[in-house]
Amino acid sequence: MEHKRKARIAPYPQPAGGLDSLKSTTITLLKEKVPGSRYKTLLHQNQPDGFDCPGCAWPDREHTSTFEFCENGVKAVAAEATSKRIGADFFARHTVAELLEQSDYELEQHGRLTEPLAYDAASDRYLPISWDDAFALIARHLKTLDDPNRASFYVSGRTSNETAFLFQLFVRLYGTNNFPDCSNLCHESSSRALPQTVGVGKATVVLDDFEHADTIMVFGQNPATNHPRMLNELRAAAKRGATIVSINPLKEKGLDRFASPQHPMDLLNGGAEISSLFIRPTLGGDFALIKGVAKRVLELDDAAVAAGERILDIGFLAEHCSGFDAFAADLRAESWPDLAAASGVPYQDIDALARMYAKGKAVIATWGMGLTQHRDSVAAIQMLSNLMMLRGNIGRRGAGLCPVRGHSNVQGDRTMGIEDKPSQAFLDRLAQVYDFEPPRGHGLDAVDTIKAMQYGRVKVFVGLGGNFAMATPDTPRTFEALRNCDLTVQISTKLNRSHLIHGRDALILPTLGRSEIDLQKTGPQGVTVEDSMCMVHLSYGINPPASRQLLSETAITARMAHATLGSGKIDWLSYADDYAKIRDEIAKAVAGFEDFNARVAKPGGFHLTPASRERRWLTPSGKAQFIVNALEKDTPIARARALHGDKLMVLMTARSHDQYNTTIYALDDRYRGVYGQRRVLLINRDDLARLGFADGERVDIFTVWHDGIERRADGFLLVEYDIPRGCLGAYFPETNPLIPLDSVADISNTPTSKSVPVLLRRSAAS
Ligand SMILES: Nc1nc2c(c(=O)[nH]1)N[C@H]1C(S)=C(S)[C@@H](COP(=O)(O)OP(=O)(O)OC[C@H]3O[C@@H](n4cnc5c(=O)[nH]c(N)nc54)[C@H](O)[C@@H]3O)O[C@H]1N2
Ligand SMILES: Nc1nc2c(c(=O)[nH]1)N[C@H]1C(S)=C(S)[C@@H](COP(=O)(O)OP(=O)(O)OC[C@H]3O[C@@H](n4cnc5c(=O)[nH]c(N)nc54)[C@H](O)[C@@H]3O)O[C@H]1N2
Ligand SMILES: [Mo]
Repeated sequence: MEHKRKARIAPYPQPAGGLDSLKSTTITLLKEKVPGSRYKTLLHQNQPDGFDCPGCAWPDREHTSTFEFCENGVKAVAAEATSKRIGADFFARHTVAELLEQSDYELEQHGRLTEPLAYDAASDRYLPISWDDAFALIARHLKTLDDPNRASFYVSGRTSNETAFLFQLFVRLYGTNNFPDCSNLCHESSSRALPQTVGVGKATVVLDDFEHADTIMVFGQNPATNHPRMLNELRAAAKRGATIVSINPLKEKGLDRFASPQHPMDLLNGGAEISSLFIRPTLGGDFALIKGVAKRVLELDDAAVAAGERILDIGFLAEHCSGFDAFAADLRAESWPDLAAASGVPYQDIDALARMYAKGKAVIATWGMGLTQHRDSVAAIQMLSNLMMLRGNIGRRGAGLCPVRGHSNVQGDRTMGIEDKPSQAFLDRLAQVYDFEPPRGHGLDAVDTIKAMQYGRVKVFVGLGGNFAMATPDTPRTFEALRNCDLTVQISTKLNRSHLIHGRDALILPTLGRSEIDLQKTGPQGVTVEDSMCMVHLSYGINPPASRQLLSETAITARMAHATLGSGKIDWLSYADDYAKIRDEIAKAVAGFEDFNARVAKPGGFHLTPASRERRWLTPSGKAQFIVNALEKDTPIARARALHGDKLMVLMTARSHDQYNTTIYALDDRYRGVYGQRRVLLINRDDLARLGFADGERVDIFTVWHDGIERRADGFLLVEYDIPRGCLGAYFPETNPLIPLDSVADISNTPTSKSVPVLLRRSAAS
């Protein structure tokens, strides 16, 4: 049943959640033809004897509580549990050129991949290949490269710890640190910022802290869509009387009111109020905003001192911090007009946020992509860390830093060593346990891999999950780069564009999803994952595999390694027989995983406590480090504005309610009132008037960048929306052609997906 709706725009008056969430779930299950016998799958999501939801990295209460309903978790599972299949007959009917004509939404609708396939140039089709031949082809390519650094190995964040560990061991024994991963496009700014301030690039809070916080600041997140279960925590906190503030250019649904499907009364009475304050910076204004709040906190402290009190946590600053004096001096020297202008937040709002923060006795700061995907993201996150340190809001109950990760095991994959800039300590231990000299230099991340493929320096691309062609910026250049490869390999569950944008040789290797039973020689296997708050636990699939020909990601990795390196040094295939053996290896090779099998066998698993949570600071100074960063004025956006005046707009690219990153489940974005379409551009009413456009007109979007390349995306419907002036909102991946490969965050090299300088022109067709 194709579920098509007429394209329309109609503001959504309801709170997030509610009955519409339940309705949407039913539609999803019908559309994917998930058999009734598998509905129970959904009840085993995030249960001690079930599987970890592939939807997001938000943790679960104990992994033992009653089923927590989540509309988008159901979509993620239904997409995997779908009864639709595509095999050799499908690919015999369609050339790659034909499939390229289909939208990402249509590609996703075909269903699960069922057998290994190899590209045949003569017929422009994918043809069946045996698993053995597929691994032999990979080995042949890898062995003929003159330098292992000519291959690059992408990992997306659904991969389990076991597979990730084996994969990085294989790749490092092969000889490279070229590990681009989805994190490079996502929370890399957090992972680079935090080690310099608090020593560890992970959350310092656990779920229980949300029960003890009296103030929660949510920066740049849309939880009703992307982390729906987080709203249950926010709801409980708000009910207890905690103050919640959303810092976001948009007033996102769910952060205002949330009707929890868990609480029937909510469905009747319009839901619970969540945020009491909305602070609405301009796109990329957070650094200036947070710096302003810190400056104001300092001023409030000055005033308090006169009254014999303190706002700053003097004890914490004295015992635990380094660099406070220089930081305070820099704050005092900063100009209020500059901060207000750069943040787009009026002084009164900065003051209100500062007072709220100063009043909080236990404050949690959470953040998502609104904070990580700008040029100055690393500085902004460090400023947030500085702010939290001022009142000792790190490493005590109910308080702390909480980057909210995206993919369900993206954090675990990093812990397992999927990292283009591995620490020497990690490599030393690997060297010692496996008696080899691992590559020591920095490898290529996602953006640098694209450049290297474009210039012919990387010839083999292996993707362990994900959709590299569509998740990355500068689409035409990324396509050119992938097509420039000798071999592209995609290990996937479903068809996506990365299979169609391929190298001279190309393989599609279909794999089991996490909800499926993974039966190996020693019986059904569980895998482990680490959530956003560092809990590590086991996950067991419960559905029969989508096809008998599927191999697990672990088996694919082991057989690829065996074919390429042989099993002299490491008996790869035996690991694929018994994942507990891999966990024993992880226990030897990765710090914090001692006695792994025993600890993870306990229901709920164990917490990988970051040192920062215990107020141990793994920084060079051995203290929580204040970091001074200046407000930059000469930015690409400022330069573009100097050229184009107030015609210049800044574009953010985010997720609709019906997508999972590059996977388009359906064409609605219910909470934002968008139905049946995706090429929409949210714009402020004043900008419409100022630029001479009308609501409902179509425009083409052009990037302003200094390299002379034309970047455009055509035919977007202008939708008048409550978004700050000068800002635009649209969905990715349609807008990725607009993001220049060189437009990246300082230090983290993350594409600036939330701040692209653009101009609009009326579409010829409109
Ligand atoms: N259903 C579903 N769940 C998902 C995903 C999905 O695609 N679908 N993706 C998963 C992944 S990988 C990730 S990383 C997470 C992403 O989850 P989010 O971080 O919520 O991601 P986005 O949809 O990109 O939304 C970013 C939010 O930041 C705001 N924002 C944009 N620019 C700025 C800014 O300059 N400052 C501030 N303060 N805010 C800004 C936007 O208005 C929006 O509300 O979700 C995960 N969960
Ligand atoms: N413009 C713009 N671009 C962005 C972002 C943005 O906000 N704006 N966000 C960025 C972010 S935060 C992220 S994390 C990246 C995401 O980038 P990716 O992780 O590369 O992309 P996904 O869309 O999550 O990958 C979807 C594909 O993964 C495969 N898959 C699904 N489940 C499994 C599994 O269990 N195993 C395997 N092997 N394959 C599986 C399916 O074939 C599916 O087609 O996109 C980034 N790109
Ligand atoms: Mo992400």
